[in-house]
Amino acid sequence: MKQAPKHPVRLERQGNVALIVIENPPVNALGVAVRRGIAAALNAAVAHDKTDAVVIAANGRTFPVGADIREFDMAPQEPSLGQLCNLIERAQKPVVAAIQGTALGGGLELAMAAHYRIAAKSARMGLPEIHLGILPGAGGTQRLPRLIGPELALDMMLTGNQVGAGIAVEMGLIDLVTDNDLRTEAVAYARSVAVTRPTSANRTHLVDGVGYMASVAARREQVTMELGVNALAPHKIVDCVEAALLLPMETGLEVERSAFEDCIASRESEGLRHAFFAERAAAKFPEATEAKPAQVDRVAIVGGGMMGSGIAIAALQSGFTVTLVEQGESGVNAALERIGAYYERSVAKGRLSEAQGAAALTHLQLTNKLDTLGEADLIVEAIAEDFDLKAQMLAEIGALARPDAVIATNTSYLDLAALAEASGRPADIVGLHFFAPAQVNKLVEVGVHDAASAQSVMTAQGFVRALGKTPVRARVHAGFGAGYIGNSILEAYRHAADIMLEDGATPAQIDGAMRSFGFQLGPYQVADLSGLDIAYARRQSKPRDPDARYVEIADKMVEHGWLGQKSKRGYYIYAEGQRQGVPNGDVLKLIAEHRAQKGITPRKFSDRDIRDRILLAIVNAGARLLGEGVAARPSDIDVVMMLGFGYPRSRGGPMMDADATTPSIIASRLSVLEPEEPALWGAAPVLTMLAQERQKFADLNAG
Ligand code: 3H9
Repeated sequence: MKQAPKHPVRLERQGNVALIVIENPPVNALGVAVRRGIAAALNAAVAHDKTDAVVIAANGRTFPVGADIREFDMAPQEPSLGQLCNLIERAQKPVVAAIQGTALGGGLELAMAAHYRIAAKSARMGLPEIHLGILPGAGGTQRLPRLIGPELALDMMLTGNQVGAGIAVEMGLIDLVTDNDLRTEAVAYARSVAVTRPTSANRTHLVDGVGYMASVAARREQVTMELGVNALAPHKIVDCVEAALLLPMETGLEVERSAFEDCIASRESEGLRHAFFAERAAAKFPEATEAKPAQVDRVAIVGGGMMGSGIAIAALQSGFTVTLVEQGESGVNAALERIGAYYERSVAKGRLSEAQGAAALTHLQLTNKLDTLGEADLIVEAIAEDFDLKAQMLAEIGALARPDAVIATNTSYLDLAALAEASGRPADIVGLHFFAPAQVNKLVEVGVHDAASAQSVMTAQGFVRALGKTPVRARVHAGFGAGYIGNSILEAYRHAADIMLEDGATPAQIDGAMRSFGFQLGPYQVADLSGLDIAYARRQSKPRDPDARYVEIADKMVEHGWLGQKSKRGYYIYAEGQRQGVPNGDVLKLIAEHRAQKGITPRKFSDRDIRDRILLAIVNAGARLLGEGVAARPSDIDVVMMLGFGYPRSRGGPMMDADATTPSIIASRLSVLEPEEPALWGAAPVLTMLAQERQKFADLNAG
């Protein structure tokens, strides 16, 4: 953990204005040293008889982005952020907050406690606490409705969305926007309010509370409809705004304090905070000690199918110049149509203006000429998932690419080391495994094989970050072709589900159980969505594990031509234009016949059994990947499962869930199931070790 600077707050003077400057890189989080520094500086500034007004400003790229989230699990230390905000609000001399970058969470609360706010034109403001399962707990739920009215305040706090300075001034959230030097303007503004405006009268205007009760009630109902009755933080936010409307400030702050404490203690917030840090930890690669990401401006993508086009769009959205290479004129035209259609949809939905859509396309070159690859800094191969085709293509790319270019393959389960070897320049090859739809999904697994250079790995990592995505490193050894972290775990998940299907459960029951756990879709809905033929081809291309039970149901479905949504028939039947299906009776018949052929007497599984078995399979597969060194940290597995497979974020991922159950209980549950299917349920050595040592997966996260 980084140590905060010893003196993260300085007090300066500019004539009759005292300037409190916060400097706590990288994001000026309001940890205890900063809070103490601000409180001391403010007391000194106000006590000084030459001070007529005070400015609170921050050095670096941003105004404080909030409380220091790492402190939430520690014993509270005074002054709390709430106490500090009260101190600022009650100061006897006018206090002006000077906002640049992003004033978020507690940072914005601090600014709201000041008597005036001035912001740089590019500044943005928001209260994103809801994404951490908490609420603004330093007076934000009480001050924001008083400043901008309860409806806009609820919008900001329930979505966590940011507003730009231009809108913030219209809303009444800030007093002034400036295009000039922020510090100079803030001091001048402080001087002007010191002379012309009283310190306390204008700080908040009270709203007509009772008049808003109907709209608060409607919002409460909306939260219940959209998120359910158990979504703690959203409901508590509505409660706090109601308190702001009905109660005096002091009492409202007490309501907020108690609501904040309930939220911070919730499992949901624990999961969301874990997710926040897990994503940032995943992006830290050991190669960073040896190399820095090289500059990437020009990206080439070979293969313009769904995946290649999605990667191209993601790169265009992040400002890269993109060359997309396809085969022949028809391939080029199909890719152009796909990408063009995406931009048309985005414009139609108002996500982009027509000008923005057109501008993005000017940075795209579509061609069928591979020799254009010589211009690219980074090349992503995204052709069909076939070893021979990919090996041949990578050899061609290897011959054409600049010597300093990095070459990535988007393979999801082929042997990366062997593909790297085939390219003729293995040190330059890495895996970049995007998840569909690549223009949306935030996860990219970076496949690292033994011969990859630190430089290629870091350049690939930097590229993924520049796309605004989360890179997760997957270390793969020669011969490892099981699909990095995500698809390896998916295989175990599917295997556990298929065994239950064969033994007595239905697809709809298994899907329903997993949805009620918090997944958006169950495994058979996902199978229908991605196409049963894809998984079939993968199964056919791999040798079967002679020790594992093989469930033939999906193979039989493919032989009937039931491929999922693409053929309108899979585990579910889909009406024209519908993504929601109804259970396919023919599949239920096929399963019954299949069981009879294998002599299986169906048995009952409760929803609880289904969830428990699937979670055990996921955790055990994760533990295996840790043992094999494929995943570096348990929290990396959490990130892959949350971002790539929709594991509920509020649970913090499967390895965090396993810690909540405790590894020793997981290991003993596995030992009960082991005789049924040793290949699946035999406990991974890492899990056994943790159980014996009474440790948790979190103990393996450091580093
Ligand atoms: C709050 O304020 C509660 C109050 O209402 C009530 C209190 C009583 N704390 O994301 P990045 C670290 S809740 C500690 O990679 P970017 C981050 O871990 C808070 N650390 O950069 C990383 O560290 P490392 C409400 C924090 O440019 C480094 O800073 N605020 C915090 O892509 C760089 O971060 C939020 O929820 C923090 N608050 O994005 C805002 N924030 O280098 C949370 C960041 O060791 N933060 N770090 O890995 C963000 O959304 C993004 O970090 C931000 C910058 C947009 C600011």
